[in-house]
Amino acid sequence: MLLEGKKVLIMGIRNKWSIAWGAAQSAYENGATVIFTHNSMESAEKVEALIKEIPGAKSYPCDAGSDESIRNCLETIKAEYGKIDGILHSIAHANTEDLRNDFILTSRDGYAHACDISAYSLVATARIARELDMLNEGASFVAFTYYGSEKVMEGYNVMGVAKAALEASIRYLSKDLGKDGYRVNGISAGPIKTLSAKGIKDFGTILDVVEQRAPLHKNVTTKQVGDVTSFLFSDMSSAVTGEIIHADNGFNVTGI
Ligand code: IMJ
Repeated sequence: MLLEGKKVLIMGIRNKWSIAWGAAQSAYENGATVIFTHNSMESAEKVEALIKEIPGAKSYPCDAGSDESIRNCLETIKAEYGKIDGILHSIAHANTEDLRNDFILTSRDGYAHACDISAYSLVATARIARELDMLNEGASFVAFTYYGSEKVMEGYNVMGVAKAALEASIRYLSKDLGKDGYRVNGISAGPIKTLSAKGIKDFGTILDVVEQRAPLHKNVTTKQVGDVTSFLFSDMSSAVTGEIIHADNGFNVTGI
C-alpha cells in the first residue's frame, strides 16, 4: 500500500464534511497510521466521536494561533508516536465580518488574524516539527489552499490574501526544508460544501458554475482531494516540492 508504515498528522479536522476527514480516510485506506489535531476552542467530543471510525486514532488539541500550543501538541505526539512522515495543514480562519463586507474595509487586526491562523501557522508548525526532530527522512508537508489566492472571488476577501501568503510560504519553506530532505506542497481544492463554506453567500451558485465550466463538469469530493494528499504524502511524489497542485476538475484553466 502507498502509505504502508507511514505516520501522518492531520491538523484541522472539524467534522465529517471536512476536507481533512477525506484526507484522513484516504491515508488510512492507503495503510497509514493517522493522528489528528483539533482546535482547542471547539468541543473535542465531535472530533473524538468521528475519528472512532479509524481504529486506534487519537486527536490532540492544538491552537494554530499559539506557538506554545503547537509545541505542546507536537511534543506530545512525538512522545507517543515517535517520528512521523507527514503533516497536513487544513487550518484557516478569518473574521466573519471580513468575509461579509468589502475587502477594503478589512481592519488591521482582521488582516493579521487571517494571515496568522491561515498562513503563519504552517511556518510555525514546520519550524517546531523540525526543532523537535520529529520527522522521518523524506517527510512531506501538505497544506490546503484555494483559487481565491489567484483571482478575485466574491466574498473571499482577506482569505484570498492569506492563501496567497500561504502559497508563497510553501515555496519558501520548500527551500529551507529541502536541506533536510523534507517536502512542502499545497493543494488548491475546488469548492466543497464544508463547515467553512457554510453561510457563504451564493455558495450553491458557485458549485453550479464549477459544474458547468470545469473541464470535468463536476464538483470535487473530499475523498478526491484526500487522494491527492495521499499522493503528496507518498514516495510517488518524491521529486515534487514547492508546488501547488489544483484538485479542481480543471476549473482554474478555463477562460471564457
Ligand atoms: C469562503 C468565503 C467566501 C467564498 C468562498 C469561501 N468560497 C469557498 C470558500 C467560494 C470555496 C471556502 N474556503 C475555500 C475557505 O477557505 C474558507 C475559509 C473560512 C471560512 C470561514 C467561515 C466562518 C468564519 N470564518 C471563516 N474563515 C475562513 O467565521
